[in-house]
Amino acid sequence: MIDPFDLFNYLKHKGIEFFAGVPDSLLKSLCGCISQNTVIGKNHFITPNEGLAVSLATGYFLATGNIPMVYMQNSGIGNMVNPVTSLTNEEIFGIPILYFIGWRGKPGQIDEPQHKKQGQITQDLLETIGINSFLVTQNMSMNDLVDLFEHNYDSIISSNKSMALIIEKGTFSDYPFEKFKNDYQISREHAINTILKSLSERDIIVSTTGKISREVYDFREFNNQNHKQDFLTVGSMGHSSMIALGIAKHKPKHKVFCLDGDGAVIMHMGSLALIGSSSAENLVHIILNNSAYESVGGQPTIANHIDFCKVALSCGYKNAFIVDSLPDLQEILTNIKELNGPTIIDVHVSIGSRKDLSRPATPPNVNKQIFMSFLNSDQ
Ligand SMILES: Cc1ncc(C[n+]2csc(CCOP(=O)(O)OP(=O)(O)O)c2C)c(N)n1
Repeated sequence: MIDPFDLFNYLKHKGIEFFAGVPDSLLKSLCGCISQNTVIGKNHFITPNEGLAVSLATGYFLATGNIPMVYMQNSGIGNMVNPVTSLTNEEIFGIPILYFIGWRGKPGQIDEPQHKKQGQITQDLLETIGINSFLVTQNMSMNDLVDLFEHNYDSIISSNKSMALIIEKGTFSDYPFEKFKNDYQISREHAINTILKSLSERDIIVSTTGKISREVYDFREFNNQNHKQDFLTVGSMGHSSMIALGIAKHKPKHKVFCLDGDGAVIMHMGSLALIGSSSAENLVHIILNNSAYESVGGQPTIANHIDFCKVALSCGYKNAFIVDSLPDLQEILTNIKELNGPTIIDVHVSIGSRKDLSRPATPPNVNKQIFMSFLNSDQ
C-alpha cells in the first residue's frame, strides 16, 4: 500500500504542485490528501469534467512550464479523449501531463456492470490516445512507485509526452482529511422517498449515476414495488437529463422526472441550455444538491457558487424552485402537477448515505427491456 502523503511529498520533490481532476472512490484518500495540502482554486481545481481538467492543466503548463497532475476514474477517459488527441498529444502542442487514473472494472475483479467495458479497455485506450501507462497494484510500496517513476517519468515527460498511472483498488492507505460539510437539513434519501411517493403510476424516473440511483432502487424494494418506471443511469455521469429529455419529447403523455446530482449537472451543464430551449412541458428536472460528489467520497463540487434556478430560467426553463425542507418539497411536488415545464427543482440535501445501499440485482439490458415494455405499453 502507498501512503498518499508520501506520494504527495514525492510529487512535490519532482516539481509537481498543481492538481486538477474529478474525484474517484478508488482515489478517495489521495484526493483527500491533495485537498488537505493544496488551496482549492489556486493549485487544486476539482473540474466539471475530466476533459476540462486536461485543458486547465494545459493552461497551467503554458503559464509556468511546470508539469501538472490530473486525476480521475477510468470512466472519465472518454471525457478527455478530445483534448488529449487534439491538444496535448506530442504531435500537436505536446503538453506533458501526469495522470492518476482509478481502475474500476479491472478484469478478474468483481465490479458493477457499467465498469466492465471501460475496465477491459483502459490500458489499450490510453495507448491508442498516445499516453504511456503503467499499472500500480495494491501490493506495491512507495519504493516500488519511486522506482517506476525514476525509470520512466523523466524520459517520457522530457519528450513532451504524458504518463498515466492506472491505480488498482486498495492501492492507497487511508489519509485523515477534513470532510467537506454543508448546512442543508434534508437527507438525500428522504428527499428521494418524498419525490417517489408523490408520483403517479404513469410517471417516469430517470436517475443519475452513483448513490441517487441506488436510493431510488431501494425505495422500490422497501415498498414492494417493481422497477418498471425507473431508468437508472448507472454509468454515463452527467447524461441522465438528456436521456430524460429524449423520453419526454417522445412520450408527451407521461411526466418525466430526472433525479440528478449537482456534480452530474455541472459535468455537462450545456444540457440545461438544451432542455431550456426544448419546450418539454412534461419534464421535471430535480437536482439533489449537496454541493458534493457524495457517491465517491464527499469532495466539494462548485455547486455552492451556482444558482441553478437562475441558470435554468435564463436557459428557458418555465418554472424554478429552491427547496430546503421536506414540507416545501411536498407542496411543490403537488403544485407542479398543474404546471407546464420544463421545471427545475433545486433540492438542498445534506451529505451522507446509508452504508448498506443495494445495487440493481438484474443486469442493465434486462432493466432496459422492462422499462421499454412499460413505456410502450400505452401511448
Ligand atoms: C465520467 C465520470 N467521471 C467520474 C465518475 C465517478 N463518479 C461516480 S458518481 C460520482 C459523483 C456524483 O456526484 P453528484 O452528481 O453530485 O451526486 P452525489 O453523489 O453527490 O449524490 C462520480 C464522480 C463517473 N462515474 N463518470
